[in-house]
Amino acid sequence: MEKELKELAVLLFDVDAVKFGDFVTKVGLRTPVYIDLRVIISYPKLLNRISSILWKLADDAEKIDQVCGVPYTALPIASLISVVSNIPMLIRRKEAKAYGTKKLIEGKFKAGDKCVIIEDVVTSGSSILETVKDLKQEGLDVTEALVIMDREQGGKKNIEKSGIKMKSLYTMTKLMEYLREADKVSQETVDGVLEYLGKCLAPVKTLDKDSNDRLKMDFLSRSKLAKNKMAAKLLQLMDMKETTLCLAADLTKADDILELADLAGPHIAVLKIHVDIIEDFSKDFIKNLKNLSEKHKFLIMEDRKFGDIGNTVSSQYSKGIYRISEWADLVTAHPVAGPGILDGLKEALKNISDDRGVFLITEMSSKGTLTTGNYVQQSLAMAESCELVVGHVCQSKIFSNPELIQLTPGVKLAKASDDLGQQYNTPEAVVNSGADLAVVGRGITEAGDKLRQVINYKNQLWSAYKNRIAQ
Ligand code: S5P
Repeated sequence: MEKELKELAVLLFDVDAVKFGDFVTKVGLRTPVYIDLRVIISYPKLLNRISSILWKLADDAEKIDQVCGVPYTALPIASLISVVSNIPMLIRRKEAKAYGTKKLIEGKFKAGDKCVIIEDVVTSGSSILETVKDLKQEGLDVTEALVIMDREQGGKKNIEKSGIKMKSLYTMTKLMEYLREADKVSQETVDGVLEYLGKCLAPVKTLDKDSNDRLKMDFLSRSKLAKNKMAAKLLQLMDMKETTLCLAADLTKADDILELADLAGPHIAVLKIHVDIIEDFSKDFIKNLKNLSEKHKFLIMEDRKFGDIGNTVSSQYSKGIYRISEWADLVTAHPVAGPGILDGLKEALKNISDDRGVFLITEMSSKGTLTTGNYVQQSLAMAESCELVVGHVCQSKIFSNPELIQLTPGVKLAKASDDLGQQYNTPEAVVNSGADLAVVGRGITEAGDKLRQVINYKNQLWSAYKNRIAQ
């Protein structure tokens, strides 16, 4: 490998990909050496050799699902690696498109795919870190970056601090050594470059895992980031009451719901109902429920699972006998109809001054659910472009945006299922799978001593959350 690297160093010099003189970098720093790998697209054989030797640096190449080139210089290199090794490629846009799907990442992938980053030159490492952030946001597993040139100005350290392993074909010191050996540069040039590197470290940047990854952050810090006021309120409330329990009061008599709400109220963050299963619904029920929510400081969620076109949804939310928009702090909606559904919900809130939030049903808990693959990705993208969305109803850590909340149903003390497709996981398992709020229904409503179970779930969920953020 070293022989090949020496030869390639000379070729790069010969095609002017490495230049010496007095240059000003894009961040305004003066530098005696400038690396411009854009030129290699004009030399296909060189491009091919560089790409193939770069790929040799990859750990466990057969386990890699995706390669992602950092625009623009590394894109042809990543393309070549992708084609030759038959591994799909992703492109991270510098900015999301203003039209269409608003995707930041182009290419097909699924959450959990192992992705390697390809980059030409690393100075501070910020381009790689920004790319990693967006890829992780989409649920990709990024652990390694392959780089042609490490300028040795602090980038490697910055990248590794964020948990990404960085491997490079050349460090600036090695490159200078090879070029000197081939008599392409004078010792004076080498000394000048090395002296410059010693003095000129790029500003320290990190991915700042703790302030970007919701799973490691506490609710209070996240509440300060949340743009949606209802999301901020919910995060604060969970922090203050030390509970992440969302009680699914799936009962059919109004008084039974009210009685349960009064009993569980002090220990829950959200009371979730299905208003359309209540046999004796009345305006008084809503009034009483609102009073209890104020008394015990919990939020009310109507699990309506809206799923129609915007116009219909708008009426379903604000009209009919339930007038949901007038009293439900939170509602759920399927993203199936596309962004119009959120526009419809927003439309219905025109005359409502209270804060409101929507959870998108991004992944369901039931056996054989169709909420998989691209559907999930599109739902994640929809949430990012609408401030009404406070989070996702989902089963796994498919997003890391700390402003959004993961609501996970299908929770019982013992892993089990019911006869109608519901699948359960334990409180600890769902929190470790990313749940911020956990929905418990029959685990509580069918218990003999309901209050005891409420407290039991609350405590187990809270300690799992505390453990998660402590890691
Ligand atoms: O995927 C889902 C989404 C939801 S909102 N799976 C679910 O079970 N739910 C709701 O969570 C469901 O409608 C019910 O109200 C609650 C789970 O109740 P349990 O009795 O099975 O705990």
